[in-house]
Amino acid sequence: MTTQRPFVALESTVISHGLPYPQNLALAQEMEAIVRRHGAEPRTVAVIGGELRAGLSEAELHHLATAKGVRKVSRRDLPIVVARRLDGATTVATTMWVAQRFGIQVFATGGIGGVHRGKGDDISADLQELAQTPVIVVCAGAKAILDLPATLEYLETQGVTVVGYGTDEFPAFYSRTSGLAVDVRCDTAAEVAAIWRAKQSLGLPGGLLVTVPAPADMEIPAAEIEPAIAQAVAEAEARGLRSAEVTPFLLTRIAQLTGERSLRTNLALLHNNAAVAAEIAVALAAA
Ligand code: PSU
Ligand code: MN
Repeated sequence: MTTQRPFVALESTVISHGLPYPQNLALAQEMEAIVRRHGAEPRTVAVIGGELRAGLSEAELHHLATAKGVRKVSRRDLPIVVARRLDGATTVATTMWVAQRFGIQVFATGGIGGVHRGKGDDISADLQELAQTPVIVVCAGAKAILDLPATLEYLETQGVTVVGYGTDEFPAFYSRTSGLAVDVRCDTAAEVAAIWRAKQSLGLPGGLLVTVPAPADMEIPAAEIEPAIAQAVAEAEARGLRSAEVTPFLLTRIAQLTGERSLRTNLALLHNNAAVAAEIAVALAAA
């Protein structure tokens, strides 16, 4: 189960549904380059022609970044895209699941899905996956499009340990703080590796959530981003959006409403998370 080579999985929904072209393609290439510069091997995950893949060619990355209508594949969509030999962009949940099949223990992304604001009946499959699938997910917390306290409560119920990397607070993606405590603070990759090994040795199922605040000079304070979030959430409700459409709509609307600044923050935290994930993968491989 433990691999000795330091691999880092990367997701593809952020490429095809999370960011605009051409920044999405540049981001996908840059995350791979950052992982390599930090001594690990990147493996971008997607479904290509119905085949589960960890590791994509330049042409395949380009395809995911530009093609219209690449399906967003969460866990429930996997059998459909495989049976019909479709292309699919993997969410955090599906990327974890594929990574684990390929023996990859560490995965870098931007933000995870969670419990949506409102009635609380839209809960991302990402949370359930963290409860079941043994992968370390490195992210900048979750966007405040979600109900962050409810998201953390769900993770607690499911037995998912939440690490703050260099922080005591759960980061809220654009903002470094949320007022919500993490379960433990780690300041080094070795500390994260130690918690992971302890979890494995105890035979506890599921993943580990490592949350890394956005770089300080790129942060957007919560008060500045909140009006855009509130507007986007209200528009999604007014349109009666459901299920898998909700998150891509909110991400696109917030990017439109907040412009270049939020895009720069988004890219900076993704780069940072790739570096931290690579360091954790290297620490695990060294053990
Ligand atoms: N949050 C972001 N950026 C993203 C996503 C979430 O800030 O790109 C994507 C991830 O792929 C995540 C998915 O796994 O959205 C969650 O979608 P849903 O809420 O439908 O489960
Ligand atoms: Mn959902």
